[in-house]
Amino acid sequence: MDEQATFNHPLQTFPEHLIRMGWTSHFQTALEELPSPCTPARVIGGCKNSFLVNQGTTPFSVAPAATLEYTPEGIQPVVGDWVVVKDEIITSVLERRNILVRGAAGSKHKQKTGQVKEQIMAANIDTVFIVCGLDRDFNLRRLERYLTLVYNCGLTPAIVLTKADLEQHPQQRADEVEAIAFGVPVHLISAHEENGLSALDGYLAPGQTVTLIGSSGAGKSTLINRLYGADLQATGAVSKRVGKGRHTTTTRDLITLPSGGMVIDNPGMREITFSDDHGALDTTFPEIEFLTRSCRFADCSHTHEPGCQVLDGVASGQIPRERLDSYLKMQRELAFFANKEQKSAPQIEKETWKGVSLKIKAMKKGKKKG
Ligand SMILES: Nc1nc2c(ncn2[C@@H]2O[C@H](COP(=O)(O)OP(=O)(O)O)[C@@H](O)[C@H]2O)c(=O)[nH]1
Ligand SMILES: [Mg+2]
Ligand SMILES: [Zn+2]
Repeated sequence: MDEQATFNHPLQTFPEHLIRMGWTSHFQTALEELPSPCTPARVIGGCKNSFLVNQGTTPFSVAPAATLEYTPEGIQPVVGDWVVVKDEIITSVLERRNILVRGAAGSKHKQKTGQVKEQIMAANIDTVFIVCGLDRDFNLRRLERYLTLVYNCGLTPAIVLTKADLEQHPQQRADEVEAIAFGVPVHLISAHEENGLSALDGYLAPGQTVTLIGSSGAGKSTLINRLYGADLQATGAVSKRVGKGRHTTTTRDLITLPSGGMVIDNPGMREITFSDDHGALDTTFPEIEFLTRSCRFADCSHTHEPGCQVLDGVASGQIPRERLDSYLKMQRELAFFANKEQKSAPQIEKETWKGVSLKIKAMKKGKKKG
């Protein structure tokens, strides 16, 4: 059967091999917007001038066209992207469902100079595993930052506490995390002892894409290797002296697991910055946000004001002091970006895609008339 005919028939279900790779009606719509029928492929590896793509059979290498058509200016393919490939050249990137960015703060200027682009870690993600080792990596404040980053991108987090074998009271740790992670699933696992891994199955059904973030040495690559059933990703021994892993992950390949789910590893993130388009701070700190509504002053900074419900909450032991500090610190960062009138990279992305879509529509209309 002619496959291309399938893509252009909206009533037909999508080809099985595409669904397995994460194809959804979102991409179908994007594909159908293009003026001529095309075959989509998913980017599963590579960067800059050479990418590995999958069309459902054997992955093959492609180069991006010097100028991508129907793709916003400055956008380059990243792992997880759906692209159009013609004669071993990527000609277009299909509109992304979402992106995970290292620093969600960007600006129009930055995007023009290509800086935001480099911060994009992966595209078209269903779940982000925030991986934290139950060794010296364990840090509630850092988890709050990762959560805020994920919410900032409009993505769905799940927290994976790994190296449970190294902790005497792992459940206690999990409880501590649950107390700061309001409703985010927390999974306790040991990659070494292969404990708790089945709890992750739900995220890794065929067609689902998961990406892993966390500090270097947290145990991300080891987890991927366990899930895959063989050593694919290089792992680094944690240096006992500094308690930090060496940077070992050099590729960010999209790996298809035996379960049919797909995972993208990431190197550790040293730096996280954000702005706040998705109300990320409210989502990370809902109990503080709730109290702020009852502060006596509408512009209460929750640092010294009389009638501050948040400070009362700290005084009564309802809110841990460190948690409020963490909230205030991130709020200061957000305010900094707000003052600079910077938009977040995901927000900029969304806007540029809208522009392209309108252009294509206008073009088609022009064609019909002419
Ligand atoms: N004891 C124990 N060590 C682990 C576990 N998972 C990873 N490690 C170790 O932690 C170190 C860093 O792991 P790695 O997967 O490279 O971390 P990444 O930087 O997040 O990819 C390696 O020495 C692993 O062997 C675990 O479940 N238990
Ligand atoms: Mg790694
Ligand atoms: Zn207050």
